[in-house]
Amino acid sequence: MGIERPRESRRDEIDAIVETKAGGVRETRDEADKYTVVGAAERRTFVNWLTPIEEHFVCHRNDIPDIDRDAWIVSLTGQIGGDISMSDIEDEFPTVAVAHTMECAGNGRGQHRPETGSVQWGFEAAATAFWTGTPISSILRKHGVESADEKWMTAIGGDPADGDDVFARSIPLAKALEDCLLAYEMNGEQLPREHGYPIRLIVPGWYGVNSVKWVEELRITNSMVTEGSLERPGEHAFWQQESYRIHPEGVEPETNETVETVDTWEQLEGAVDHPYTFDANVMSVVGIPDGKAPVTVPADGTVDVRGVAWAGDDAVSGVEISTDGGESWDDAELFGPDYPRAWRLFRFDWDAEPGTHVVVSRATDELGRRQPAKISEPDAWRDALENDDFPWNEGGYAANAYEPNAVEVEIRRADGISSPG
Ligand SMILES: Nc1nc2c(c(=O)[nH]1)N[C@H]1C(S)=C(S)[C@@H](COP(=O)(O)O)O[C@H]1N2
Ligand SMILES: [Mo]
Repeated sequence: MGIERPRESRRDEIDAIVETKAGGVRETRDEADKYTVVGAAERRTFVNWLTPIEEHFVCHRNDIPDIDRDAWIVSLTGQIGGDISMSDIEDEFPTVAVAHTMECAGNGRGQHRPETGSVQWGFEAAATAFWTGTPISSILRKHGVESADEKWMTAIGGDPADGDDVFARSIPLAKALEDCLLAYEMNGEQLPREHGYPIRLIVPGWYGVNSVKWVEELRITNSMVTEGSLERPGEHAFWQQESYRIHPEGVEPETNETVETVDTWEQLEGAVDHPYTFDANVMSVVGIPDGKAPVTVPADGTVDVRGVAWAGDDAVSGVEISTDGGESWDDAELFGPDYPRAWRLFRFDWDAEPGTHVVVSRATDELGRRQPAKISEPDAWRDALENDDFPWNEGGYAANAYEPNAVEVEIRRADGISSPG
């Protein structure tokens, strides 16, 4: 299992990333000092549909590997075989560009009370980019994979393991064939090193952990990765079977070779004992007003409330806005680009009175699943869902409660008068 001392190179790596990203991101507190984590520096990131690379969060555990792009090989293993080079990937297959809203499964972990340790993300670990690359289906079909047949695809990162844990994540082969890609460009630019250069997996609509960076092996098998199932040294199952599982305090999730249900919310509702973090739960964030300064409105004008909402594999069906901390709600309007597995923009004309108000958004997906209000007490576990709560869980994963993301806004009239709020 992972070593318990802080990784010394981490500090320098974070500083270098913040510098490259010119202040668009800032460091997030990591209790254990193990992860390289930076998230959107400003709430205003959540006003734009396309997230500039500079504002896109970064999250990984190990050092960024040293890369010689021309020597980089992706090995195809398990029930297929072969090696593909970067020029094979870029030149021998069709090229696609896919919009994907990536959210770290730990986004919202910092809102768990009591705290759960590890990286204390608020809502800053979410972003939408265009990823350009080669469809997994094109590569696998050329290597004889005809159909998904309940199989799994495991992607393995070439990052040097912190301790012995190989960074290996498995997704159903059906998902891999449906819409996943090996990406070498982000927003039309060469993939930055911290985002997985020279090549990474993109799993559209699923939590970030599934989108393995610095991919060096794609493995097709009947089962997801379990301990000892890879043909390489080290511990194999930590990232799939132990970490990134949703479970109550003090529980060790059991290893599964396969699960029938991958939808994270359905797993939470009871389909899987200790859910895996696969597709992202319905979520939204207000981008403006950002609460940083009082908003001055003309006497008969309105305040522009805008933000983003997403729901993993599912479409967002609506967003509601409350300007009184969740007492009453109005419908916002969805607008702008509408790509599957990428967030939607929303806006609301707020007829605001002078004073201090708590503004919050809540989204509903096409299956009628709405963001819960808050994160439960630690012992509630699945009962939380019946109270419109999100279940507090030991790893702090997949939280999508809306109350913790509220923003306090002070409204002034154009004459500068702000009544006590
Ligand atoms: N090889 C490798 N891939 C990885 C990780 C990692 O530690 N190693 N971190 C994952 C996690 S937890 C997240 S949230 C996403 C973040 O991708 P980004 O840094 O490009 O935003 O990368 C994923 N891919
Ligand atoms: Mo993550």
